[in-house]
Amino acid sequence: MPGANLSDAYNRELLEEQYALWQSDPHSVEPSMDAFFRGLEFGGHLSEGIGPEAETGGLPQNVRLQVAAVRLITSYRDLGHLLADTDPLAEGPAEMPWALSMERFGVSEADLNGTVDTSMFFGMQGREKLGYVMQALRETYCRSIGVEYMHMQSFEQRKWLASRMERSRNKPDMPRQKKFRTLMTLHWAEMFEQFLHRKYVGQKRFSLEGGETLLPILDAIVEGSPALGVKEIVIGMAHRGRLNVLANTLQKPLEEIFNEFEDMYLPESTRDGDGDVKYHMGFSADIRTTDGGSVHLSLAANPSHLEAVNPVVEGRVRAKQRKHGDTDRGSGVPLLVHGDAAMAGQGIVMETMNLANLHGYRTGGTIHIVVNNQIGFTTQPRDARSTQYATDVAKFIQAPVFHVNGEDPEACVYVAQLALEFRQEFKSDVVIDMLCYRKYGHNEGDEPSFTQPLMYKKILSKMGIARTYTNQLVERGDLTQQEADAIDADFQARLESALREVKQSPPRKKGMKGYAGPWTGLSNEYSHDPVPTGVAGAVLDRIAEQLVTVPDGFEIHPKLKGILAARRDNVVNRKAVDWGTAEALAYGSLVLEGYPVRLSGQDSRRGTFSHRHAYYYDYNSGRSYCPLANLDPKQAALDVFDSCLSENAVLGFEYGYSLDAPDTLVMWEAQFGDFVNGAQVIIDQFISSGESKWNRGSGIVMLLPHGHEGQGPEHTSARLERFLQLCAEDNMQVCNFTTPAQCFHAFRRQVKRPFRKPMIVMTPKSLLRSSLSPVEEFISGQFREVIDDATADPAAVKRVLICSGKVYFDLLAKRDEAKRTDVAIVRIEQLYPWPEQPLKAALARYGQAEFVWVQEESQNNGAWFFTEPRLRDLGFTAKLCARDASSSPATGSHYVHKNEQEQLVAAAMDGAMPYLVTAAKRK
Ligand SMILES: Cc1ncc(C[n+]2csc(CCOP(=O)(O)OP(=O)(O)O)c2C)c(N)n1
Ligand SMILES: [Mg+2]
Repeated sequence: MPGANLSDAYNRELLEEQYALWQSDPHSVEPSMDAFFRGLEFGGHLSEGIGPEAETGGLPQNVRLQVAAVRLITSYRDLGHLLADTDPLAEGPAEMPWALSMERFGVSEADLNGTVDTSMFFGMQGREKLGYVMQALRETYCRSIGVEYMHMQSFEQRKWLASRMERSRNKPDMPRQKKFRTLMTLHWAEMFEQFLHRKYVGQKRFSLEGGETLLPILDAIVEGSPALGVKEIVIGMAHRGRLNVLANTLQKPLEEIFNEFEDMYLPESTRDGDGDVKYHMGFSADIRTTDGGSVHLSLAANPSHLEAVNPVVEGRVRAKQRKHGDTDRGSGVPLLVHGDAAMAGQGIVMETMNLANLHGYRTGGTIHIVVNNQIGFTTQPRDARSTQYATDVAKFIQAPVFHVNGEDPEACVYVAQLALEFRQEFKSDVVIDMLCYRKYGHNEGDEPSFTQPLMYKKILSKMGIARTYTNQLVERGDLTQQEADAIDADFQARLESALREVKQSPPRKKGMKGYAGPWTGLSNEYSHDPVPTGVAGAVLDRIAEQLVTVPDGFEIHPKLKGILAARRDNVVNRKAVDWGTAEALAYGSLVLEGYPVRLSGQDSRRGTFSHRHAYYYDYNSGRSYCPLANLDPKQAALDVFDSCLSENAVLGFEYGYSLDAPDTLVMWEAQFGDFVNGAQVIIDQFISSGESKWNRGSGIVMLLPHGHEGQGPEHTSARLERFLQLCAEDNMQVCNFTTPAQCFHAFRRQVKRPFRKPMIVMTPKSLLRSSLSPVEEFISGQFREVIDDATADPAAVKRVLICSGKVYFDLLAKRDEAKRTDVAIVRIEQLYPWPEQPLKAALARYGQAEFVWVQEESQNNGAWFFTEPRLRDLGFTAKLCARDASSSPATGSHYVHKNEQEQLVAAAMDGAMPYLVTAAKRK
């Protein structure tokens, strides 16, 4: 564009302003601008597909070339990746897409010597030949790095990237020292795999070979970290290459790794847990960098379930950021390593990415690395995804994506540095898609050519990245063969000596070390001993007053005002309070005592059932206010977040948070308990078994609204039976409280004991309002695992109804109505760990009475399967009173529900067992 500085013109605002002027009156802008816009409009038509047949005649030659240059630059920025040489298995250079062909831009070979203004391309100035511009574009966008960034809406971010990539043509000069380091890392990566291959023949290790360049990428990120303020990186990664990353990136002692291959695990006590396979174990270490800095690296333990660890890593980083007061999120970085098939296939990838910009969940950007070996087990990309790239999901959060050839280690290292810089600059996600191959089958015992004969013929002919790069460096004169050999000799000696050590000395204990750092002083030993959790009346009053105190000028919704006033009055006048008040008293007292509280879930601020009101919203302005976050300047943090509509990622996130914040009461709430199965992997693979597998405790609390209230099959059951089935070895607590005071004490006890165990709570719905507890119970009480019947006379009791949760109130009402004195009702408030002592003591009071387990859940659901053998073991054989077995948790008809519920309690009173046939089925 003659006469104008196109670096400025790159500034969209200016260009748009001029364009708007020109559209209203072509004479209102400079003549050169007029020509430019005329050209652009013409070009715009071309890009909309009118195509090469559109004549360029009518435009002056200089304008025609300038238009072509502008469009070429834009198009290469956008689509250059289609031509890039990123695939080490490619048959030849990529075919020129029409979208980048010269004819599309209305130019031919003959035009390449014509000159154009180049200031739109970073790093160029003045006029250059069109051919030179095209060469620069090819170098920048079509060598070993193909970049997608034009989908990003942030002009600033696009400009930042273009500026860095175009100035360096995406290939900066690398100092020799860095080349040497890259080479050394590659050699170590390869030798480590080959050593294991020889010494532990046939053992699964999920070799990284073919994708060794992951290690220089990780190394570049770690090396670049101190200068950019990064102190800590939490890594989530799956099986492939994990041992290599442990050995070489996290510098886990080789002896420990070999020891795991020897596999002579002997748990020293039942508290040691069952352990996990070696390629799932976590580890952490402080790594020194060459500039004298230090970075703390943690590799999160994870299950086989691919990508499930992603939200857990995010939650861990968030907790660390909170602990370190890292409000700009610059010092702690999450790094996720993906497989190409898993990245495209697993929904949790998208769910976790969706957390990236949410106030309660953001972590300042995740660095994603895909080890894209172009295969998933035996499945090829064409069957693994509907998208062009394995990474396409990342575009919805506006992340730039670098596709890079794993056989060009220098390009990979460069991209790693750029990605880290981008993350630190913009605190947002960035993706490196490292294209490579998998040398062996899915694991070392697999024959890959059964299914991919051609691919594997090609792979067999590969020399290996370490050797290829060595040869390149030797050829370029950057390195001598002797220097390369010395790397190998040195590392080989280390490997041999570590193996000798393991073979000679007795095997050390396997398993992850736990209960260190913030967990110091805590244990995994459960105890039924009660802890004092009552709170002085004056403190309760203070919290109650806070519920009705708002900043000047803040107007609470008139209806809510009345509710809050009643809450306050009930507390200060020592009357009875509801569940919402009990929660407020629990949270308020904990934060005053220095225990942070974090609760998240769908609509948790208000509460699905409008019972919580953790935040108030000004009736006139909509401004929000959290009273309990403003109790005292010295209080601990209280955070309640409305989550996005995900169970899997959000529960995973909160679980991760709980791993790094044992002092915090971390809670996740389901909208209805029924939706919890959307997070089943997090429950099965982390919450219930993480302690046994990885020696990692968690105090997470899950609040799951549960109970038959006639709201249909998907608003009834949190699947209590499934949680109970997961219970063993004191791994978690499963509770079903009937009173607000029980909730208050249980929440408080969760952070006040010397151990942490997840707590699964079946929370109420209608009982949120109808079940009340006297304030006295908050002052002097404590949590009761079992609540015996205080009103029944044991001598008169002929039948003892044992139950848990809401059905208690239905039974109570029926007994009162029928004025029955021969029936006692005993509540189990904590089903697991099984409250053997208090339950036995309670039931023993009733001598020869008949015992009946009553549950409103169907016979094939609920706690019956769990309680029956345990009651028998205590010496009490119980009959069952429940709904008939059913494949769906509840009827869809409110009418049928009511009939069923009436029959249920009637049967419990008069002993019409063994279990109930529903009203509908009887007819
Ligand atoms: C959720 C889940 N489904 C299935 C599997 C079984 N599985 C293990 S590895 C694998 C293929 C993974 O392919 P990719 O993500 O490309 O990683 P690669 O092994 O190629 O590194 C599959 C299907 C699993 N581990 N997790
Ligand atoms: Mg793969």
